[in-house]
Amino acid sequence: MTLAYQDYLKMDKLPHMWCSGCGDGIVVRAIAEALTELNLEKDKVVIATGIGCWGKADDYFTTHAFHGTHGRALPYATGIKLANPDVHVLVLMGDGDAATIGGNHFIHAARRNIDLTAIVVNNFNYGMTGGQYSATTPLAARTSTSPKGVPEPGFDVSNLAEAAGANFVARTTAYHAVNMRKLIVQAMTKKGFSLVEVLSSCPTYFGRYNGYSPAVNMMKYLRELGVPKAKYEQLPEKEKEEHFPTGVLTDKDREDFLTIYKRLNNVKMRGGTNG
Ligand SMILES: Cc1ncc(C[n+]2csc(CCOP(=O)(O)OP(=O)(O)O)c2C)c(N)n1
Repeated sequence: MTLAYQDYLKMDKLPHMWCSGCGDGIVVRAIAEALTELNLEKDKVVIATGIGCWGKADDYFTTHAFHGTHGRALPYATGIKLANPDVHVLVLMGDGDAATIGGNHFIHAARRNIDLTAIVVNNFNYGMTGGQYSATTPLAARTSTSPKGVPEPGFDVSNLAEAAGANFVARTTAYHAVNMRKLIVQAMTKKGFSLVEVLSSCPTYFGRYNGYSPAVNMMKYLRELGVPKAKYEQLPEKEKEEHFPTGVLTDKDREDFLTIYKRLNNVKMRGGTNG
């Protein structure tokens, strides 16, 4: 029996805790719709999170969940997947969780190519703790800890995962909700480390400091910020710096960690998408 997207959600917990205009709720719905499309049983899905606004997302799902410490969602998720190869593990992280405090875990999970799907909601700042700048805050953007503009360029989360060895990397924005669901489905059906980076809105902090108020202006900013990859490649260099390519950015079939582990150790492991 196919479950409706609402079956994967704790509907009695709605409305959610996030600020109005925040992109997190849009991503929650896209994940629930993706689970419906993939027709997954609730107990075959584990959601692992760290700490942050987006790190609270596991509160809204009826699947299994593991809520850990800031920056450590991927190590927990790795353990969960290795112990239970037959479950789908979704790892929900903010840009702080994934690329700032958790940056080292992030690149190594991609290098290992462990069979997980990471969904990084990149709102360009530390939303939960008051809008401080993170490793993805764009150069010169204003935050509560960079009132005159951050003097460092931001990490490109997708590039980082791709360079480290991820099998599947895709990027979208909170404005492009339908596209987001499709990319999550693709990522979850891909063996190996897959990433969907969602450029998202934080009107309360990032938007307010950077001229995207009211909240709808932050959404309009995202609509312009993400440019489909083929079109992005035609842009002049200056415009490339001000936009992000979206869609599927990397899609390859490098062997995942468990497959290699089994071969090297000549072991049979129970279940799993690894055969
Ligand atoms: C070891 C540790 N350092 C710092 C914190 C404080 N802290 C909690 S959430 C957070 C930032 C969250 O930002 P991000 O991951 O980008 O998620 P968002 O809240 O923007 O969704 C920080 C610094 C913590 N909980 N633990």
